[in-house]
Amino acid sequence: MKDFKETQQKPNLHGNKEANGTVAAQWKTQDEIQQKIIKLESLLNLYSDLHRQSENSQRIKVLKKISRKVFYEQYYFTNRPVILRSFINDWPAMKKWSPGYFSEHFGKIPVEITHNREKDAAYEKNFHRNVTTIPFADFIELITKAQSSNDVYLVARNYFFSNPRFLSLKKDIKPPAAIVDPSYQGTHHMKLWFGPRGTVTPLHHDKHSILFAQVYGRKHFKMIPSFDLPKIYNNERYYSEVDPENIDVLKYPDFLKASLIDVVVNPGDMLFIPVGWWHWVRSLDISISVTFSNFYAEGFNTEWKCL
Ligand SMILES: O=C(O)CCC(=O)C(=O)O
Repeated sequence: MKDFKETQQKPNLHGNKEANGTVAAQWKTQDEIQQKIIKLESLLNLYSDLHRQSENSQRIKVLKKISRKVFYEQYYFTNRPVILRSFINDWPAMKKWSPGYFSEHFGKIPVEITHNREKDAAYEKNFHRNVTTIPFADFIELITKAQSSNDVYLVARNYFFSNPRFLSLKKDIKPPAAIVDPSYQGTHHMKLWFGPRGTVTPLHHDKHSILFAQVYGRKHFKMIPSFDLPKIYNNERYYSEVDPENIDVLKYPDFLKASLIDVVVNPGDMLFIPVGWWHWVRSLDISISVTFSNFYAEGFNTEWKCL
């Protein structure tokens, strides 16, 4: 950081020469901003240090039942993840949904998907470039033929459930009433993720909390607490530069100080992803997941107004 005395003799930030007093005032403001950033980062580092000493820093609590009070008081409002094991086994979707079922009953309907992801390293950033629409059956053929692929993926941003032709599928889903608020009438509160084995969603955070339901196949998550932000190399909107499967330790040494937790979600499991928590996801099988974002909270979800 520039020292105050040194900057008094320097031109201002735009390179214009001004009277020394003006220049000094401007740098002082910069200095104050810098001090604030240092203090905020040190607060986050304090939370990280405290968390690392907890016996829960290396694992995510697994529960089979949860009340509304426990979910909100111990997880949602405290910004902590939780796995709800075999929590959706009673959904009709658990018995019905499979690639074959979708192909047979909805195969002719065009669906929006992402494709060409393997040709574009920045496939998330360039999301809109990599969107296409194909008959559902053709998409399902692509994913069932692929042994392992990250090339095609029907993701949340493809807004599958906004298509009225898939409305009947909503009957197969029973959002847990203790957690998800049915009074929210927005169309974007429930999303589908459907893809082959091998899809990778890069390390990112969301601006609100998510309840993630795994219907078919398994997924591997790498989760990092929100307060580890200073160690994440978050130089592009919601994304980290780091590939947590293949960490370049010379380029990203601080990443090793983050508390990374590995979790596998199985069919029937739910995972609560608190707002701001970093997550990276690889599908271990052909996978179908549903996510919810309508909670019993102000505005139906407490948003991180970050960017
Ligand atoms: O399942 C995936 O591939 C990604 C899920 C995810 O990142 C999310 O729901 O925020």
